[in-house]
Amino acid sequence: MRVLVTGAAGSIGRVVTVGLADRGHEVVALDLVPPPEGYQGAWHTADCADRDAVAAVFGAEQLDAVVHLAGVPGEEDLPTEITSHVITTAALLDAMVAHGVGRIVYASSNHAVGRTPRAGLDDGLLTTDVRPRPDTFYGTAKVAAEGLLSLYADRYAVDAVACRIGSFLEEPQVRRNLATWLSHDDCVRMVEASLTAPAPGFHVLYGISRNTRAWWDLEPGRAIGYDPQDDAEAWADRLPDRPEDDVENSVVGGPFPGESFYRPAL
Ligand code: 15L
Repeated sequence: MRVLVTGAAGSIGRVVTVGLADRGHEVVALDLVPPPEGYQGAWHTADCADRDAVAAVFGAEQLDAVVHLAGVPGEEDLPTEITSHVITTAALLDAMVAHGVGRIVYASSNHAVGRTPRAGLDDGLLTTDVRPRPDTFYGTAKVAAEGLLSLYADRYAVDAVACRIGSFLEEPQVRRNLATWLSHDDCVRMVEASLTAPAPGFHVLYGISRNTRAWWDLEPGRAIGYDPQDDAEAWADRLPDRPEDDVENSVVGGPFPGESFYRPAL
């Protein structure tokens, strides 16, 4: 498959571009910044919030699918979040429709439902059929981007897989990550399954490894062929208890719902 990967220079992008190439896909990279020295392969330096720049990339490349990873990874003001997650997704979807590209895999986030309390969850697992419950403007923009994917799936039959990523890290760092960790290898597995699953339509999954202490249901991922192999449990004895663990573990968004993130939207 010839796949456009946005945010190719970012932490997830660097892993996914290499992982997809290793699995035989042809990667076309897109990022705000130029390629790292020595990068082999197609690379476009452009802002995917700029619809003309995005259209130019689609005009220059023959593409089968898009993996949209670009975007600010944390909390900023609302306009920044909307531009970074919703406008970029819109520019890509419009270009996909114009050029007949039928599949997008989107890096959504657990923060789309981050305000959900863990107490009272059936089996302790959050499913994908719950109401959006963002914990920040970041999470709100992820919810809106998911809405846009759903709209384009219904209007134009685009296949759109929204991966609500937990904590993408080389290794778990705090106790919350025992539930939320997504290993690098599992991330590549998740993206490849999302790219190659037959006709998923609009589909939401939780992007975590097969963690023994998971808070999120892995079935929506398994339903489209995502079979995670790693488990954060191997780090359980090595992670120290911290005073903030109880608060961070009471809602699925960890620290993001906390008052230190409160600010005016505009
Ligand atoms: C995310 O979506 C963020 O991009 C990342 O910075 C982490 O906060 C992660 O979620 C997480 O919840 O650990």
